[in-house]
Amino acid sequence: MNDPVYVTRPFLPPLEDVTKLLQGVWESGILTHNGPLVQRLERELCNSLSIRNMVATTNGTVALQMAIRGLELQGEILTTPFSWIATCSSIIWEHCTPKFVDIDRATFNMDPSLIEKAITPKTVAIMPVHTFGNPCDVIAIQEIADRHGLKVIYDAAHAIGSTVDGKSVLEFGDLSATSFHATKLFQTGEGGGCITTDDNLAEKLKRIRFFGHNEQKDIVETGFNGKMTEIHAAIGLAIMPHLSEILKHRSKNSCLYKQLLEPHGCVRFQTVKHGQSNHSYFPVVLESEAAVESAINALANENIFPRRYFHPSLNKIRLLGGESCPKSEEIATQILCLPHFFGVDASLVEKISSILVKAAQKC
Ligand code: T4K
Repeated sequence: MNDPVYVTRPFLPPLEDVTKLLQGVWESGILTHNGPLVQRLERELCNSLSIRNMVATTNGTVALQMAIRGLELQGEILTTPFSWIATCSSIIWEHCTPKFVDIDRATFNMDPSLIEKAITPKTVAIMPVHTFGNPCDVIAIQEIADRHGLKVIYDAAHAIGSTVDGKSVLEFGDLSATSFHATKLFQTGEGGGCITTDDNLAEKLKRIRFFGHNEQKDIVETGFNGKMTEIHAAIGLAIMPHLSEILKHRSKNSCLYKQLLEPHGCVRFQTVKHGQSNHSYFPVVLESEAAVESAINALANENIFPRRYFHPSLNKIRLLGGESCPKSEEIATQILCLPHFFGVDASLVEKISSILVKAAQKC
């Protein structure tokens, strides 16, 4: 049997590049508390992505919570049901109420035409996701937010490297929160970050991240512990020189998957309408849940393991309950994310595509 192929694998830089960085950590004994490697990672990400401020965090979930806390939000936050649970649970942890707005069937992102109907006197913010790295309609969302005096936080967990008119998608809205989890295109093991063009807000987020301390160690905010460690930053710094290569590889493999699958007409793809995707995932929508199950079984027989990101639609989770979101529910039952990471070469894309087509055609 071949080695298992998972939906993703972390890009691992040469180990000696990480140990070189760790050498300095061992010499200084500084492991955390906004150390030099965390600061360097923040600077290098700002330069590489042309963004103004990056506040590195423990993980993407904490980055979302810090975003809500940094903007001092209390009330209802409109969000998407087609996401990872963290989008919603971060809202609840910050004592706000998530309200779901259904998605666009083509982009899998929050449908801007449904936002205004969902606004109530309690609504304080909109929190869409750039799903799988596909930029939301940031212009339409900002217009609605401005009309109603709402804040915009983007869950940009998948969106490192995605752009709108040549500008990083992370720079839109009041804040973006991203993830550097091991399963992400750019990773630090665990990690994440808040991105904002507002320098004062970035300073406030740094205080929130550090128990609410200011530089003199006075407590000036209700903060918590959202700090990234030097060890996690070292992994990220060693990956930085490979970021453009990783993005190019993802884009090339996405084109190949599409080229091989499209002529058979058995799957539908995510439509990118409002910018350039980083192709961080490769999602396909099959004709039915039975076709998804059949594809999963056929691939598993070859030791290949795609994933049903995101299933179920969050509004169907008993703990969250609520609004009916038919488009999200439909996509959630028919979606499959195919293996898509740096180690996947053209012959593997061909193999996966051919198994998928055969399985889908049988349904
Ligand atoms: N917002 C959105 C839209 C998100 O998608 C996420 C996280 C967040 C917010 C929150 O960000 P974080 O707080 O996580 O930074 C993963 C990740 O845990 C999660 O980060 C991610 N989204 C979500 C979509 O997927 P699983 O359930 O896929 O993990 P697992 O363990 O099944 O891994 C999938 C495959 O990856 C494995 O089959 C093998 C491979 N893998 C995984 C790990 C952890 C490795 O090769 N090495 C590893 O260390 O959750």
